[in-house]
Amino acid sequence: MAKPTVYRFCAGPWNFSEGQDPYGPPTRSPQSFDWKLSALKELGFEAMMFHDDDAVPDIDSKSSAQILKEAKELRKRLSGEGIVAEMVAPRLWFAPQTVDGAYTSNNKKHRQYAIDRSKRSIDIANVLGTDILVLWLAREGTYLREAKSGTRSVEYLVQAFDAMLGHDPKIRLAIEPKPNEPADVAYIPTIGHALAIAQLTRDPKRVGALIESAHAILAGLDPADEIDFAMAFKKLWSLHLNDQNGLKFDQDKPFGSNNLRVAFNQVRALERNGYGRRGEYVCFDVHPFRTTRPEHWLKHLGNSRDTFLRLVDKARSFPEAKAQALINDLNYQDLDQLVLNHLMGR
Ligand code: GLO
Ligand code: MG
Repeated sequence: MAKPTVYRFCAGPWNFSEGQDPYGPPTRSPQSFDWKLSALKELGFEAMMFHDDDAVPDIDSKSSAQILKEAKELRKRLSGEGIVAEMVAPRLWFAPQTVDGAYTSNNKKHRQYAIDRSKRSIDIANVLGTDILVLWLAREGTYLREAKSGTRSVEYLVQAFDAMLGHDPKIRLAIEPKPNEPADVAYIPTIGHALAIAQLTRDPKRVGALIESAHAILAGLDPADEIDFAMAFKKLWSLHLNDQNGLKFDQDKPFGSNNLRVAFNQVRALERNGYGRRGEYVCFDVHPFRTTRPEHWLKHLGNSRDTFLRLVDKARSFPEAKAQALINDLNYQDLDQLVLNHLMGR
């Protein structure tokens, strides 16, 4: 039998957010990058995720040489702290050029901007020592369906992915699907869409996925099924665990906060597929509640990790033989109760 996985944890600088939402300003004073880095260490997390401009602030105003120089300085700082860069993601939803989408913008120059910026992100990933470029396709969709052609948008996405794959023979693209927000309707809403579009690229084996629990729930899916599906293709390269209370704005709640059973099934899916055995990290894309006081600033991350590890114990101690006997007997009524009793501690 394979040894149990020892999970390693990761978060991004944006996961130490200050409490702002579309209806109100921050509720905690902004902190420096160094504060966030030491917070991550204090938590005992081993890796950090980076947007390109988390790694190199004001990236659009800098030359390639300057970007590489700053990325190298960051790498030194990270290795001084013993923290690894898990991935880099081009932030393609802030710039004026991405107002109507990045790779799928109707404007040719803006599409080129998105591709060029993605190539710079790959260069940063190289310097930081990660081969994963995460693509959260925030605005690749429409606010109004008549505004774009869906087929042409697929072609644009493939062209952009091909340009990235051609830029670096080692880079792997991990698409992070989300069905909506900020777009009304996104072009790559689920893992199925991500893995299907991978097949149209010049190197399908280097195009995989990142699953975020909340995004799957927003698509009306069970995140555990999304995990199983991606892992059946050996294409789950990163993970954003969190929670979400139904079909509303993206909440990024602590893992397990809303539905412990759905969280348990995600952990079971990770365990049965050996997630983490090929160096993958467990990342929490969670935010503190807006009401959180500064002295409790790290709780949402620590709590998510604690819940995750307790659910790992629950997955490993699940009475599999009893469950199998009930499955064989089609006694799903008692199987249901077996799961509930196990989660409730008896
Ligand atoms: C938002 C996404 C976002 C991405 C991050 C990495 O809904 O989850 O947080 O994960 O920007 O690209
Ligand atoms: Mg995410």
